[in-house]
Amino acid sequence: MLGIEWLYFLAALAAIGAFLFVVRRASEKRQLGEGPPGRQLREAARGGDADREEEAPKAGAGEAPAEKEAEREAPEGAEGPEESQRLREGLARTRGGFVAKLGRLFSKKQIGPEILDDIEEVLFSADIGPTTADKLFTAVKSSLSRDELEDPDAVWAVLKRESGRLLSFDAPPVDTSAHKPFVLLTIGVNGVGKTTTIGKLAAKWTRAGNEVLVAAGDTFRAAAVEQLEVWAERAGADIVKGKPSADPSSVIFDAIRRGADEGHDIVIADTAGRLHTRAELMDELQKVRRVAGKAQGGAPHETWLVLDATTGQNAIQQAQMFKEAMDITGIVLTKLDGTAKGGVILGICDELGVPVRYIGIGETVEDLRPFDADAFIDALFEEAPAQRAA
Ligand SMILES: Nc1nc2c(ncn2[C@@H]2O[C@H](COP(=O)(O)OP(=O)(O)OP(=O)(O)O)[C@@H](O)[C@H]2O)c(=O)[nH]1
Ligand SMILES: [Mg+2]
Repeated sequence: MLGIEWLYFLAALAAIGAFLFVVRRASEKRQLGEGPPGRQLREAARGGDADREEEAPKAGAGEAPAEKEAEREAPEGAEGPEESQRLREGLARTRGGFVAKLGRLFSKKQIGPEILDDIEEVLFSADIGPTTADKLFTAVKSSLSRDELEDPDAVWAVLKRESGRLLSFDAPPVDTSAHKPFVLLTIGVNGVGKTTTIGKLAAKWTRAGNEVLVAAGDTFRAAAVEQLEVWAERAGADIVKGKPSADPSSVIFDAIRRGADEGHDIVIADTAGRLHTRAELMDELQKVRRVAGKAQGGAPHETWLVLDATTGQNAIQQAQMFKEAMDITGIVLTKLDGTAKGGVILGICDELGVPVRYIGIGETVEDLRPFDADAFIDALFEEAPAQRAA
């Protein structure tokens, strides 16, 4: 009798154990998502919603992104598997643009010499600008034989190599310790992400042990100063503000002087967004540059043009006009996560001859990534046609 009760007891224990095991496995599966983790990326790369554009979410005074950033911060320049995965995810939409269209050309069963016409059409309708499209097309045409043109991997390799060449510069890395304070001026049209980029940079640079001061040089837009203030506070940076409608040059002059007096390592100056077609606003920027030089010889040491990737080829035009007015030393290309038009980076580098310093692939601080041409090209041309077919 006692033996049978024990048997019932053990059987009940086994049943409870089996039940708990099944529940746990189901919950793990839910957390991991359905199917292999790389699948969605590959589907995006094939261009599932390649042409759909989404407006980047507005973050008000930067509160939500700054909160998220605290949770997801990664060390500057870390390039572990997680970081390159983040880059691949950030570029999913861009990969869904002209690269996915090119990939689809090679998914046909029969590839003949007419593939050249198809490649030409995709390149010229891409957001890389006609000059750059022509360079890529000429490289494919001139470096491959008729037979090789029918080999998708050979064409892919040429496109990848030439794109990499367009993005590679001999420019030395930015050395913020070369001056004290090192002065960075940020410029660009309205809403491209200047203030957010400054907030992200201030956070990165303070974490790296620098004393950072930001200059609220956007005295034009209501709430611009408050927005920068929120970022500065969270980054642990100091801020110099002027009165509303004050001359931006005077605010930036004061900031550089204070930076020098108080021993700051880095001063980052914000400016109001402006249309590249407005001559008087370009004159204002030139004045900012001259006045900065009076506050400290050689300042600004870097002038970065912030461009919004979602504007596609318009970003190339903006860049050309800003470059005529200002000595631009670097580009920050933002919002690559929200567009299929990120290929514009090829056109910008090709036509401007100015290196991209950082890219924005989201709103959190680690989504501002130091630009690495090789990693970018690997993430963009992630899958060779042979892998796609597999
Ligand atoms: N998705 C995404 N959004 C971004 C990125 N960079 C900036 N943003 C968002 O773009 C919007 C505009 O950013 P701001 O920093 O205010 O742009 P700004 O150039 O300073 O704008 P003005 O001062 O009005 O000229 C905000 O909602 C930012 O959160 C990025 O890389 N990805
Ligand atoms: Mg701003």
